[in-house]
Amino acid sequence: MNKVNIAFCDDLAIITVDNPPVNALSQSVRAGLVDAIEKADGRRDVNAIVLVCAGRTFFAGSDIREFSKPPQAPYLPMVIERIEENEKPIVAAIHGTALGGGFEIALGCHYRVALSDAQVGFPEVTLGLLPGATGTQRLPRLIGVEHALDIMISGKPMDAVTAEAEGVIDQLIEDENLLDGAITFAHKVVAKSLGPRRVRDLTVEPIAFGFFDNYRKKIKRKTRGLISPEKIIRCVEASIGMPFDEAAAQERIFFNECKASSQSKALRHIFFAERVVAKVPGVSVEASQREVNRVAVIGAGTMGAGIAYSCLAAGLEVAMLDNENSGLERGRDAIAGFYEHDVSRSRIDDSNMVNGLARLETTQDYDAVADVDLVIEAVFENMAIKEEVFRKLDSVCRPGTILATNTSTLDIDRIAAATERREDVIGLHFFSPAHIMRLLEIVRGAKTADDVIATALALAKKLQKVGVVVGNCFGFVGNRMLYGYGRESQFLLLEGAPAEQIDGVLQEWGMAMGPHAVGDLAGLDVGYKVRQERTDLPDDPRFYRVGDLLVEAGRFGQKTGKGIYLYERGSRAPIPDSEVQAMIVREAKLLGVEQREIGAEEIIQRCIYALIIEGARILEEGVSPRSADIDVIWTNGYGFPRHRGGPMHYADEIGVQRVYEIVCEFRDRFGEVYWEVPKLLEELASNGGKFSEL
Ligand code: 3H9
Repeated sequence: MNKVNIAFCDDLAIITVDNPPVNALSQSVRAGLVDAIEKADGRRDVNAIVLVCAGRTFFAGSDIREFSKPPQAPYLPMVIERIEENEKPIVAAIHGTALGGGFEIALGCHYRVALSDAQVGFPEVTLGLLPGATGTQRLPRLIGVEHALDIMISGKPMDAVTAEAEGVIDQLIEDENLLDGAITFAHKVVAKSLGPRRVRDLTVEPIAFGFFDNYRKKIKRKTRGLISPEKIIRCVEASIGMPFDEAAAQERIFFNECKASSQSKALRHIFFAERVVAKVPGVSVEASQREVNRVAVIGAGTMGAGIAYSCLAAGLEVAMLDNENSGLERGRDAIAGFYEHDVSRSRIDDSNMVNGLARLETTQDYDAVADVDLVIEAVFENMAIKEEVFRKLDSVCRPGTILATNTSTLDIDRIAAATERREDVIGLHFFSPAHIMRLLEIVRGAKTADDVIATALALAKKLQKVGVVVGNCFGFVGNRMLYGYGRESQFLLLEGAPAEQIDGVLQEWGMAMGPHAVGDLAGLDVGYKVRQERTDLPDDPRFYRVGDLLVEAGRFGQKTGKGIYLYERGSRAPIPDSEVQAMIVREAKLLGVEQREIGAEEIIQRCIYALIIEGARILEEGVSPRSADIDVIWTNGYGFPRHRGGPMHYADEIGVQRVYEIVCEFRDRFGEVYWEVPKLLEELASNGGKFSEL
């Protein structure tokens, strides 16, 4: 079947594009569009053209997969130029999402109509790109420089109702079929002889002196380390100072530079990786999923409240259970607080809050959760307590209820063994704060049924999270890898790098926060307690020594006003503490660790390569089936920079051979206990392979 079809209706040509799933503008679509326009233009009986897409959406943009291949004509800017120069008016009929190149096509058309639930936008920045088919020139002409920049720099879509109010959309189609509405609109254009109306002919509204400098300052923190936002600004500057074609040529150059950058490659990798994780080898997502409408959350602490709020926000009914009435009250207050916060930020309105809170029930009685579809246990991280909870759940819950645990470290199979229904037990590891963090590690036990996994993946989507299925091992994937990363950041302290240097270097490299600031935020006592319970840790007095000493001195982090850093009352800003530094120097001497100046490169390599080798082991053991799973976990749950694509993609980018050489060097310098070279790394290095090819 052709991807681009043309039909004639009265004096109109209707061009319909059908390129599932999202009508990406691949080469054949671009070529088909040019042909169809030529054909329509060549017919005397055609007075106007309607451009519409079949399926679930208008064009979702360029075909991102093509960016890794040599470009093929006709290029998108050529197609848009052909559309715009057409003498017979062209009307874009938009439904779903007109994104990136799709929005650029719409802006190249002479008129735009849309369903009122449609969205338009430029998400290119999320792929390390900029709108590269004249979008940076057209949008400022329509909605002004500042708003256009906000849309392109945030990557967030604009809803059609707002777009209509701002003159981007000419008419909303409310009560009729989109195509019928677009046809009626096109007839009116012809009847009134409105002719083609070209965005390029508009002028950009003048802006205040110094506007761009201020704008750069405003976005500096949010766009730290990224290449494309600055290039977007320069394109928009050009839209004021240069003729359209010249500025468009400059946009093209910047677009190609961005496309060739390692940042864009990494961000494109993450885009596809986040979709790959939804497909679990051997588990059909279409496989019968269990219906989830009613959820019980056991434990009304911070985690339980965050989980409950996520479920409520997704429209589910929630029963929150806790042994203590005071706990339930605190949990309910926390949830009300999350709602109020979201209302104050205009993310939701009052009615969402009222409806949401009406769907929340609190109880101390296990019988009240007997009929739910899913239970998520979020009680204290202790095996005996969790086993007890699961025994109770097993005895009260109806057959078929999914029993999930939010443990971050404990053995899922042992928890499942407390029940007579191991196939219904799964790990749902939320990250704190649970209503904000996007990652959900879905831990598969030895007996977990496929439909339970499929249901968990669907739930993640419903909660607007990225669900990644992982195997059962200590710390699963994320926290297991975190151990090596944290260990190196601790050793570096003893060896002479101050916490603020380590954090500064890693933050500059792209981590959302440095490891020591994260430790203080999460609470140093949390990791301490976990280490106390472990029996498999190396017999090495240097191991997490600084962390242990801090906790033993009552310095738990932000919550006690001091951890590795100091915090002023009510402030989260870390202040380096000379007392801690002196303590580290003393301890290093005591342990015979020689202190030295440590450079940024070593800090990055030791921390990040520690992640990579643990990731390699995880792949070797099959705890994660693909390197993409690990990359999605680290970019969504641990602040790993998306523009570096996740630890495994980063290793591929540096070159596995190079990583292998450095890891061997570290093994020789720091010992096999910590730097044993994983077989997989060695194998890939010797045969020129990549983690992404596994
Ligand atoms: C651009 O346009 C550059 C121009 O400015 C300049 C050029 C010169 N290409 O997300 P879903 C696949 S840059 C190729 O699960 P949803 C996706 O991988 C582009 N493939 O659906 C998945 O495949 P699979 C700017 C794409 O309903 C399937 O479609 N545009 C593309 O949850 C379904 O995707 C964007 O950045 C693509 N452009 O969400 C928009 N898009 O089934 C990117 C999707 O094999 N797309 N696929 O896993 C989206 O944001 C979402 O897909 C969308 C639908 C909101 C449209």
